[in-house]
Parts: sequence; structure tokens; C-alpha cells
Amino acid sequence: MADVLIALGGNIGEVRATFRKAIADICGMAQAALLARSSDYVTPPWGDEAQARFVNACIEIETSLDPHALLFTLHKIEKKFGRDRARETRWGPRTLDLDMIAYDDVSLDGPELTLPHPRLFERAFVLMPLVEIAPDRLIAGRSIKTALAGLSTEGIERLPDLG
Ligand code: PH2
Ligand code: MG
Ligand code: MG
Repeated sequence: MADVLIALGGNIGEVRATFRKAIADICGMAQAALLARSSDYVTPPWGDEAQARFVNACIEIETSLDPHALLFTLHKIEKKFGRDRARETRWGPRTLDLDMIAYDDVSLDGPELTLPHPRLFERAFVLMPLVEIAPDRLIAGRSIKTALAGLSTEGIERLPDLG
């Protein structure tokens, strides 16, 4: 079984409801157990600033799928929730983005998947939810906590639990 960190993001539609359903799908379709789930955060848009704020969260799962099978499953779930890769722009608006952040300590650099996620350490919108569930996890030799300490978290707001 592999221990995997996944970042969730979106800024179109009822994103928090989408997250809830998508997490259930990840557990069902990826033969995965949910080990931890962060709070949801509202975050300023990164990359392309002229769009709505995002909601972001992170989860930790345990799965028996290999990285590529898991990626395939995550893409299928993105599509189910209205994601249309053919029409979207690079850093633009989306209903649901599911990014694999780390898969055990696997390093991969392929055309479809890079592990750990190559832009993780630039993104407070990923590290902030992640620090809640895996503060001491080492990724590429750095702890999440240390990585977050070097970034601005301005404009990021934790949302109260939905219950
Ligand atoms: N995702 C993007 C582009 N910009 N900004 C924030 N705050 N959160 C995201 O998840 C995000 C983004 C494209 O995947
Ligand atoms: Mg993605
Ligand atoms: Mg992304």
C-alpha cells in the first residue's frame, strides 16, 4: 500500500460540495482509504490573477493503485465533475483539479506525471492545507512545515467545517 498526498482545487460551481463527492469517489474508485482530510481554504488565484478565488484542500490516502493508475482515476473523477481539459487555459478557472503531490517517496519525471509535484514549494495554497495533515512529512528532503514558513500566506482563509 502506498501513502499518497493529493491536493484538491477549484473555482467554478459549488466547489466544497464537489470536493466532498470527489473524495468519496477517490476512496471508491482508487481502492483507497482516507487517512486524513484538511479543512477547506479560500485562496487567491495563482498564475492567472484575473479569475475567481479558489477553494483548496488536501487529503492523505492509502491506495494499492500504482502512480499511473491513480493518475488515470483522478483524471476520470475530474471529468465526472465537469472538468474539460480541451477547453481550459493553463492556470485558468476549473471545476475540479486533483493533483498528486507525493506518492510514498517515489521520484518520477515523465510526460504525464512528475513526482513529487514540481511546483509544490511555490504554492502556499497547497502547503497551507497540507501542513494541517502532514506537517512533518519530508518531501524532497524538506518538511511541509519548513517549506510553508518561507512563503506568504496573505489572502488565504480557512473555512469553517461544513459539519
Ligand atoms: N490552480 C490553478 C491555477 N491557480 N490558484 C489557487 N489559489 N488554487 C489553485 O488550485 C489553482 C490556482 C490551476 O490548476
Ligand atoms: Mg492538475
Ligand atoms: Mg493544479
